[in-house]
Amino acid sequence: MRAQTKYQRREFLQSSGMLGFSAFLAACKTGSVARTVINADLSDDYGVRHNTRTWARYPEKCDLIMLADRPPLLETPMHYFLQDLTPNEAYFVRWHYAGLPTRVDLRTFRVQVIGAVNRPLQLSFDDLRTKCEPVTMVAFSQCAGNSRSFFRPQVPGAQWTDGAMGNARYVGARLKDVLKAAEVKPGAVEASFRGLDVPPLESSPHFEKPLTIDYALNGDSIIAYEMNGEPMPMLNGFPVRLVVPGWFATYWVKALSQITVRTEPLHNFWVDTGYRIPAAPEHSEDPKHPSEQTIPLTDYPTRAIIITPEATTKLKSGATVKIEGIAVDNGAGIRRVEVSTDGGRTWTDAALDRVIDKYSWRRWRMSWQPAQRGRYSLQSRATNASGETQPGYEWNHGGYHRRTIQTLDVEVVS
Ligand SMILES: Nc1nc2c(c(=O)[nH]1)N[C@H]1C(S)=C(S)[C@@H](COP(=O)(O)O)O[C@H]1N2
Ligand SMILES: [Mo]
Repeated sequence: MRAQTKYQRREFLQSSGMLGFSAFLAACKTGSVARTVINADLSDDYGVRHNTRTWARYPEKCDLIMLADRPPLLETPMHYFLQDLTPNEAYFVRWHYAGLPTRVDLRTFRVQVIGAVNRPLQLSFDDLRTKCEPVTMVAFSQCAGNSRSFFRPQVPGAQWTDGAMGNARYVGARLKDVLKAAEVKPGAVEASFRGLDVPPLESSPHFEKPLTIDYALNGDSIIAYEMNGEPMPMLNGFPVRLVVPGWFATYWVKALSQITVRTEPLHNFWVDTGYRIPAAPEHSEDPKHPSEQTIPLTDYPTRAIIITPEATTKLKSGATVKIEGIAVDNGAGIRRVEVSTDGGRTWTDAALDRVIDKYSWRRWRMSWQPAQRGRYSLQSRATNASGETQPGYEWNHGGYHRRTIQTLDVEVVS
């Protein structure tokens, strides 16, 4: 089975190589994306709840965990997070609509800037690369529902474990430079972003997300055309995507094609109903009494995730165990990561790796010698430069914004 999928991957790479930068996906047919599906029993890695995961290989991608196929929801296996940058081919994928772009002609592709501007713009791919000063940044992205499967009680929605995230180096044009070139009119309140993907029905709302005009004009967002030194993979937003560093990936609109400057706030399903969390200070609510006040999700909460060992791994007693992970926040900066190997009774500081970039994750590590056989509860807790740390319990009905201290049960055998 593996041999067969490798062969298909090579075929694909050859054909995409021949067609070069236009990134026509030979394996993609209009309206449906060809992929290979492998079922694998991973009970050792994921425990009872995730004992059967479906693996799939899409164009430009390696084998990823497939949560859904139309539209594709693909999760990155944890071992890819043991390096500073997440490879493009392993980067997670999330689309809301099956009508996602499968080929883009760069000769005709334009990013339009319309609405409350004095100079509406039609920017080609080359305009963005040559007329705007390029900016390079390493930034962490994470789906708002990353780790949703760990909420108790469970919540509906894609049952991601921790792999709906990644860290990549982007090159792009500053959003503020593009908006300034378009001359935003006084009275503008928002800029909203839409991509080439199309809703299934005319009555369904486009996937479109707004930023306040103040944040769009003063924040660090870029319109990225390069990811880890390569063109953006089609499934991650070729040819250009918005990168809103420090904010949840729901704002990182892929295959960006339209920027609308607005004098009235945008209202649609994605703004008014989806991607909202309880307004309460801890953003947590009682499952029996969901809060009436909600606010839109914005930036990332401070959080550490253990990457290795993985849950339910069997470890050898007497051996040194390397505990390694990542920590993220909204860009203020990770200051401390503590690890507990006794279910939160005692905590030890982990060693932080160097800062990669402002909006990047920060990696950390610790060595542990389990004294004897048995089951151990590993936990990790991050604190950022603003003093924000992690709660022991939280819940919200959307299963968003997870920041609970992670608990990972491992077994030490002889
Ligand atoms: N055009 C478009 N952009 C989009 C989406 C989408 O459905 N359409 N989904 C958003 C959500 S919710 C997430 S989590 C990220 C996923 O980005 P990725 O597939 O590159 O990892 O894209 C965001 N940008
Ligand atoms: Mo998402």
